[in-house]
Amino acid sequence: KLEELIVEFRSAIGEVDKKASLFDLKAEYLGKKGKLNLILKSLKDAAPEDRKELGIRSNNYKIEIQDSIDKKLAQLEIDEINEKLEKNWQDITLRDSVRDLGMNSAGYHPVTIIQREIEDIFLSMGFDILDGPHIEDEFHNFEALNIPATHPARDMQDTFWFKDMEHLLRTHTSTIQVRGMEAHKPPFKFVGPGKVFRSEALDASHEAVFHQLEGMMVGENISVSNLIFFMKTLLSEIFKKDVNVRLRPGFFPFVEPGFELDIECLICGGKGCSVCKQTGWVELLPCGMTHPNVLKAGGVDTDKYNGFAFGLGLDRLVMMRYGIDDIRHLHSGNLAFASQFKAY
Ligand code: FA5
Repeated sequence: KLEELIVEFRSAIGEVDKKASLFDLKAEYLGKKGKLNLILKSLKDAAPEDRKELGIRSNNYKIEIQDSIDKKLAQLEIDEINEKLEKNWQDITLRDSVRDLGMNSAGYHPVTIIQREIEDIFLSMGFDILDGPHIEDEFHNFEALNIPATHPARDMQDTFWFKDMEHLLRTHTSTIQVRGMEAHKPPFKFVGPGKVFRSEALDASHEAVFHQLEGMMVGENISVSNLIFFMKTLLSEIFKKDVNVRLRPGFFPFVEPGFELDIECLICGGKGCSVCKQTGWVELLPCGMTHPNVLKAGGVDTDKYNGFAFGLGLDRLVMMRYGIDDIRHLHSGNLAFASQFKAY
């Protein structure tokens, strides 16, 4: 009987191609009322001299059955994964715009669209495009930018610190200035777009994760007029119409002199709304002449070179360009919202 049982089991397990039938088979052979147990129960009727040997054999069969079931289960799970991989296969090298998102026309996120437009504008003026890490150290986010630990300016940007208190999520793309100076010999000019992170109270114009685009130019005899020229070119290319801007003094430890370039709010036409906090103006583009301490920290010879830098608020620029009245739409993940923007 034992021999028959194991032959029958071996052929049955060969037929199994689903987890559910495997579990049924396990119950049929190894369950409390299963075939093997029935045989074990009947051992007591066997001749005493055979009992020991029968006991050993049935135990070996039990181990074989359990083993085969485990192996089969592992195999079925691998098959399942392979089947899923086969079914859900995607060519990730395809451009996003042709991937089927189940929408009428797939497109880029408006921040990406504007970011690429700006990159093209600066590329055409001979700038490089640089990148930097989201997780930074104190040196690149603060110290090299002339903001020592005791400086009150550290409180201007509410920082997400890591537990080690040495690393942080970068609070601004000015970190890219430092990394750019470390990697390049002057003269150079580059822009560096990217995500930045601040522990902020959220409202129509403030997000905790948002985007900036840093710019820096270092060379001989760079002046405020160079800075203003590039800012004007940027804005006229992006808006393709005259927009009202105002330049006022601004304080940032890494520039001297520093300016705040505000744009007249295009949501309310300067009348006052929740985006501009009823002021009619939106802070968009702080900038200034790079502080010598920053150039020195970046290894630039300040006897020979100077420079300017700016830090554009990309999300706010996108809001002004498209008339978006709340920054939170941008990061809502709402496809109906995102699909309104034309592909780049
Ligand atoms: C800075 O981050 C400086 N690093 C900019 C800079 C660079 C100045 C180079 C001088 C030279 P500020 O904290 O003001 O500055 O942020 C820059 C821009 O980012 C703001 O003008 C605004 O457009 C945008 N911004 C700031 N906070 C938020 C926020 N919480 N949500 C969305 N946009 C924001």
